[in-house]
Amino acid sequence: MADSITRQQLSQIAKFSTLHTRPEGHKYAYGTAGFRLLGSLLDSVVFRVGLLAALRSRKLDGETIGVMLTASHNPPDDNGVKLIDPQGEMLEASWETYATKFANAETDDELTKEYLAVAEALKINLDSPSNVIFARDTRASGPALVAALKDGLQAAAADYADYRILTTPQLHYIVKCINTRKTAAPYGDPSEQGYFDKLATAFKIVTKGKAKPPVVTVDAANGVGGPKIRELARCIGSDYLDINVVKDEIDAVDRLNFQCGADFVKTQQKLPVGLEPAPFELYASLDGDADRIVFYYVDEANKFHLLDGDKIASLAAMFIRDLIAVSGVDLQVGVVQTAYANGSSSKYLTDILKVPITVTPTGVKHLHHAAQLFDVGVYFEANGHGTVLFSNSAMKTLESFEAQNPGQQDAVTTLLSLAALINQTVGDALSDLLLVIAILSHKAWGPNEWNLTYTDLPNRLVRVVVKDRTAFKTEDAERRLVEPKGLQAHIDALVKKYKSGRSFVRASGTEDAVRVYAEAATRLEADELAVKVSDSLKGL
Ligand code: G16
Repeated sequence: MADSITRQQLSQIAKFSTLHTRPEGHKYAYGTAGFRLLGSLLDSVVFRVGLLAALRSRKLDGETIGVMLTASHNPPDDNGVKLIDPQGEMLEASWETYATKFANAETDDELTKEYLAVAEALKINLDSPSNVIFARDTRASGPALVAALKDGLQAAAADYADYRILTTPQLHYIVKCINTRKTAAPYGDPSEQGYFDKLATAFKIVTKGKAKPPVVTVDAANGVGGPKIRELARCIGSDYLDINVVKDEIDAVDRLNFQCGADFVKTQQKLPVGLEPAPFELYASLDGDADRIVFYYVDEANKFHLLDGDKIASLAAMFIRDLIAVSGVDLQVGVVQTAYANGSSSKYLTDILKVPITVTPTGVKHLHHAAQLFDVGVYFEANGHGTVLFSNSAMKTLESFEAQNPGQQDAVTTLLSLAALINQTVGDALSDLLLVIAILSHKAWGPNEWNLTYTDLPNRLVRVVVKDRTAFKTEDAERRLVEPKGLQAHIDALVKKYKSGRSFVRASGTEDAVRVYAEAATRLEADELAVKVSDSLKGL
C-alpha cells in the first residue's frame, strides 16, 4: 500500500513538473526571507515549494504549514515565496537546505529523487495527512504563481486552502490559530476577521481611559496593507482611532513600493514622494506586504525626522519595562538588534533603560529566536521589521498574578492586552502601528516627544551592485567581513578617521547586491564614510 502511494505521488510529481520547468542556468537560494527574485523566474520554484510544504506538514503530523507569495519591499516585477511553520514562525533553518535543493534540481527525475530522499531521510510517511494554507500579496505575477503552487500541492496529495490576498503577518497569525485551535492556549479565531477582532479588542482595552491617540497618516506603499488597514480601523471605530490612509492604489501594480513605503523612507531618509505633511503630526509607511513599518514627522522648519525600528524598539522596551516595574511582577525585558541598529539606540537601551541587548545577523528569523530567550523579548530591525514576544512562562506569571492594589492590576491588565495586541508570530506593521499609537496615547506624547528620547547618529545605507555578492562573507553578527580578504582592514582604516564612526558591508539576502552601512557624528561625515566604503567595492 505505502509503496503504491509513493509510486503514485512520484508519478504525479513527474507529470506536473513538466508543466513547471526550471529555467536553465539559474541558481536559486532560500535567502533572508525565502526565495525572492523576478516573478517570471519563480514558476518552477513555487511548484517545488508546494511539494516541500506538503512534506513539512507530513513530518509534523499533519500540522498546517503556510506558504506566502510575496516579495515584500522589492520592486513590482519581483515576487517571492516563503514557508511558515506551525507556530507562525519562519521555516526551521535545516529545511532551507531542502528548499534550495528542490529548487535547483535540474530534471524532473532529479526532483522526484530529492523528494523521495527527504521523505526517506526524515522517515516521512507519504500516506499521512498534509495540510497547507497559502496567500499572496497584490503583485501581478501572484495569480500564476498560485496556480503553480496548487499544482505542487496537488501532486504531493496535500489538502490545501487558498486565503487569497492577505498581509504576510495575517497568514502567520492564521497558521498559528489553526494549529493551536484544540490546545489549552488557542491563539485566536483562524480567519482574517478573527485577526481584526483580536487586535481591535486589545487596542481598546490598552487605550481605555488614556489621552486621545494622535492622528496618524499611513502610506500603504500601494500594497496589500491599504485595504487591510482600513478594515482594521473600521473594526476599531473612529472614536478610538483616527487614521488616514494614502498610497493605497493596489490596482496600479507598477506603483507598489514605488517612491513610497517603509523601505523607500528608511533608505532615502525622506518623505514618500507627493506627501505634504503638517508639522508635528504623525506619519507612517508600511512595506508591500505590511510586515514592516517606520514612522516620521516634520518639524516647524519642515525638517524630516525618522522614527525607525530602533526608535520603535526603544519606545516599546521603555513602556513595557515601566509597566513591569509598576506591576511588581518579576519579569525581564530584553532587546534584540542587528548590526544596523543605530549606535545611539544601543547606548540608550543599555545606559538609560538598562535593558540587555543581543545582536544577531539580519533576518527576522534570527532575531525572533534570540527574543524567545527573554521573558519579554523586544526585537526590531532598524528597517522597521519586528515585534515583541511574551514567553509562555511570562504569560503564566501575568495570568496568575495577584495584584495588591489597583495600580498593579492596571499594569498587569495592560501587559496582558499588549500580548494580544502585538502579533506573537512575526513582525506585523498593522499590529506595530497600534502598539505605537497605544503607547503614545498612554504617555500623551506626539512624535516629537517620542523622538526626544535619544538622538540618532547620522547614518547612511547604500546598495551597491557587485559581480558576485556571495563572495562577501561576514562574522560577528555581520559586523565584520572575513572575505574578500583585506577589505575589512581597509574599512577599519577608513572608520578610524571619523568621530563615532562605524561601518560594515554585508550581502543582501533579498536582492542581488551588497549593502553598506555607515554612521558618524555628523551627516556630512556619515555620508562621506558611506561613499568611501562603497568606493572600495569598485571592481569586486
Ligand atoms: C526581509 C527580511 C528582513 C530583512 C530584509 C532585508 O524583509 O524579512 O529580516 O531585514 O528582508 O534583508 P536583506 O538586507 O538581506 O536584503 P522583507 O520585509 O523584505 O520581507
